[in-house]
Order: sequence, then C-alpha cells, then structure tokens
Amino acid sequence: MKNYQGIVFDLDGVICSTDRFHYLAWKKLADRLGIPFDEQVNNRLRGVSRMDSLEIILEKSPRTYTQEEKEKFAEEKNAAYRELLGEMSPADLSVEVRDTLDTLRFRGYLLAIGSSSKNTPFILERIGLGNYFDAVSDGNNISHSKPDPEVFLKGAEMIGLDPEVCAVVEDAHAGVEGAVRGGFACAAMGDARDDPRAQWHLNSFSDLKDIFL
Ligand code: B16
Ligand code: MG
Repeated sequence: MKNYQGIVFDLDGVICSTDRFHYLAWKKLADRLGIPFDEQVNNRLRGVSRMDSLEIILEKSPRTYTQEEKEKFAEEKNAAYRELLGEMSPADLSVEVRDTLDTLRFRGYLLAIGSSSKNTPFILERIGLGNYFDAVSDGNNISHSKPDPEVFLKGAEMIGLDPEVCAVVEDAHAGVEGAVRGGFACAAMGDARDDPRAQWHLNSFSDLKDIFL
C-alpha cells in the first residue's frame, strides 16, 4: 500500500451523526411552508451545503421565492438546527470513533476535517473535539461545496500534504465524488459505503485501523 501520511475526515455521518437534527430542522421549515418533506428527500441532502439543500427542498414548493426569502429560510432552519446541536455532548462521540482517531494519531497520521458544514467548530466543541484535529476545513472556508473537491484540497493544504498521500473518509456520494476529483483515495462508509469510486468500503469506522497501519 502507498505510504499515506494524512487522513481528511468528513464530519456529519463519519465522526458523529447529526442527520436527525438536520431532518427535524428542515421538516419544521418545510411544514411551515406547506412543502412535502420526508426521509427520502432528507437523504439527498447528505454532504450538500445549506443553500443547495434548501434548493432541493424547494423543488416541491408550489411557489417560487426571492433570494432574500431563501436566505431567511436558511437562517430559520439553522437556528432550529443549532438549538438541537446544543443538546449534544461528549457522550455523542462514540468510543469507537475516539479510539480509532487516537490510534491513527499514535501511528503518526495527520488528521484533518473536511466538512461542508458551517457549524463544524460548534459541533466539534460540543462533542469534545474542539482542539483535536491538526486542521479543520469546513463550510466557512470554501466557495464551492461538495462534490467540488475544494474542502478536501484545503484540508490537505492546511496539514501541508499533497492529495496523493492523503485519504478522505466520507459517508456521502457527493463527498466521495469530491475526494476522487481532488486526487484523494477515499474510504466510503454509511450511505455511500458501496460507492464504486471509493478505494475502501468500511462496515465500521474502526475498519480504518486495519487499513492505515
Ligand atoms: P450547515 P458534512 C454536511 O456536513 C451535512 O451532511 C449536510 O446535510 C449539511 O447540509 C451540510 O453539512 C451543511 O451544514 O447547514 O451546518 O452548514 O457531512 O459535510 O460534514
Ligand atoms: Mg457527511
């Protein structure tokens, strides 16, 4: 195997799970606007930026909205979402994820985050990983969302490594695509586990310990 030196982790769905909170917050907004929204639509939002997610939800809207209205809706959703995130604590970080990260770090890998979420610093702080990663690249420092590779390229740059010596861990098809387009090998899990573009297919996060020795 190639000599990998760094790993860039997606956040939601990889390090922790805030799917349910995204769903509840979008559902609240969709209900208020009278737009049908279910788990199936929610699945399409995985890894996608906030504004792009809103556009997907509005596909089923009987009317159109101005950019200003859309920005208000996104803010409204985010306020509801952050209220739910406030309930998270270090107990929401699984022992498996913590132990695997510690093992990879001990083996000398540089560890970075590559997430579409603008709430990344808040989520990391809530789950007790506020100062853990060597670099955090997220929705706040990019102009193109996944499937664009920007967030991963910036993450690798922050840890001073080229994509060829970094792997990305992702749970969204949009993220796997971004990783591959950026020249990274990708370990896919969760919803995207069987994505053929990924090099490794994880049944569980701790499988990383058998790959990155
Ligand atoms: P925010 P990830 C993504 O995080 C989520 O999967 C996606 O559902 C969400 O819309 C996106 O972050 C933006 O989140 O509204 O908090 O900026 O999977 O890339 O870590
Ligand atoms: Mg994700």
